[in-house]
Amino acid sequence: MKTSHAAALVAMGTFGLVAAFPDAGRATDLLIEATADNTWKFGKLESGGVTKPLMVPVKTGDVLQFKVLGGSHGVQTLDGKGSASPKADHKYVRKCGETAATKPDAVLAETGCPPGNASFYDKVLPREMVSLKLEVLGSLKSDVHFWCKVHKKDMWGTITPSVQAPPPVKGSSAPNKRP
Ligand SMILES: [Cu+2]
Repeated sequence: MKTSHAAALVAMGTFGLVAAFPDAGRATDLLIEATADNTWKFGKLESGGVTKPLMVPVKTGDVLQFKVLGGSHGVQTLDGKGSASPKADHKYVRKCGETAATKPDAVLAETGCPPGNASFYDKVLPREMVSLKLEVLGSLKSDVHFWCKVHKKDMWGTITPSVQAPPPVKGSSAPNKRP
């Protein structure tokens, strides 16, 4: 009796752990570094001037973590590609202290906000630390372009939602192919 009771408890405990930590779509911290060469780096990827933006694939819940290694850099989102003479467009970012009501078009939300809600977005960032943190919201459905507040088109990138397509509808073209 005692043994089977213990086994049941272990089984319940295991089930509880699995339920608490589903592995599907786990959010990730993504480190994006700004260098003294005026480039963005993301893992092995690196931007290189106006013709070579940094591409950052993301999924809902990921947190972009910006860190300046050297030089003066900051982050602004844009109304178009960095190579297409865009303007800064801040509607995409819900900064510390802002709400969904004041930023209905936000696709990124600043996190790790300090008491007082001072924001790192659209600011020249401090060096050698993760400062600006932007969480990817479920509302990100298409590319959002950004550039460095200081170096602009020479230092830009694109945040792109990973394909999270629904299961394909089999035979969706069937009506036209029916004999
Ligand atoms: Cu810069």
